Amino acid sequence: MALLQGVFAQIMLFVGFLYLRNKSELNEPLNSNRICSTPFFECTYLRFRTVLILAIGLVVIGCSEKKEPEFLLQASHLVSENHTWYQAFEYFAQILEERSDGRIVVRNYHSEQLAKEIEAIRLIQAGVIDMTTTGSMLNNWIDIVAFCELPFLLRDSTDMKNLIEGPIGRRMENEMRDKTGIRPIGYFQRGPRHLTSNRPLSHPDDLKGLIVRVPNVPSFVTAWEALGAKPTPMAFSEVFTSLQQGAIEAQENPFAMIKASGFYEVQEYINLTGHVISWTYPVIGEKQFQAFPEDLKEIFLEAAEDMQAYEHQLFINNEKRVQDELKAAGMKFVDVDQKAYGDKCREAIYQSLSPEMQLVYNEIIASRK
Ligand code: CS2
Repeated sequence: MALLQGVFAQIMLFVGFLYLRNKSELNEPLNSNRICSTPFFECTYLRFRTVLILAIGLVVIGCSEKKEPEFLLQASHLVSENHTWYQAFEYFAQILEERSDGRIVVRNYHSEQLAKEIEAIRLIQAGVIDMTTTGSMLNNWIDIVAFCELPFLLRDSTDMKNLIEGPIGRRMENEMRDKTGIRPIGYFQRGPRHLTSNRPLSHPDDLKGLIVRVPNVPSFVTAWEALGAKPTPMAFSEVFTSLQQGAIEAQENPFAMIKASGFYEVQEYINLTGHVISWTYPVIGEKQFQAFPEDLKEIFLEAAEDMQAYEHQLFINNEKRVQDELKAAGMKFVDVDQKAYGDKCREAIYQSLSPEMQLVYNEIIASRK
């Protein structure tokens, strides 16, 4: 609407100027039927018309100028604009702006164009930007979040839901907020992570020396080292080019990520390791959240809840479709010996945890039905 008003205003102004130019340059004779026919009236009439048109234009521009938001939030995303997280944040931005009557505006930036994930966390903490999606990357700050992406721990989405909604999940959220200054405002379920490569890797013995990119998360490095590969931590936005140039040979991510980031163009196989069942958190800086007045806090959290539901629906609709699309794009799906993969690295992962986190690990296993 505002855009239309703006365009209309510009046209009005343009017409006004043209009118003025034409009248003065071509010296067009006035219609004799008009009440003003003397040169004096002609000139006054002309000026009056022009001023009127210009005035209307300015009024419309004035009306169309958007009021400044009270809170302009910058949100950095590692995923591309085709991914459901980004689409969910676009939806969030839209409903939040509507419901807050323009008082909060969210600007989304995809593909790490604003910052890489780890930098985005630091920039949020410094108050330079405001939002992102993150999870186990916060393991560089606090131990407990390792469990939201620990390889070969959770079996399925039921295990995942129990963990998120149980006491350990609550502890994760509290520690994120209180110890890192990053407030989770919901969670997005993810599909299992699988290993992509240019040769089939059905058994961990096939991994010897394989250079595999992992996110900068300690448990990923431990797992892939124990599996015999050479894990290389790298920002997500560098993965495509590094695969293309051969700096790395493999990477691991859920189907949706492989599709949205075009990895099928540079990788031939998806080895169905399913080694991580995980989720991520849409987050805002705690300081930024506390700066909202009470009414906006409520509107913000409600919109966040709706964003989570919206993303979940997108995720469900997407999960099967992207697999078909990846096959259609030429990727070959390889069944792997998942047990051999898990058995080869589980102990190393466990040993890499602090004694306190080993207790949490045991608690998660014991709480399984
Ligand atoms: C992504 C991330 O970088 C990646 O491969 O899949 O979401 C990763 O899982 C996160 O960095 C964890 O916070």
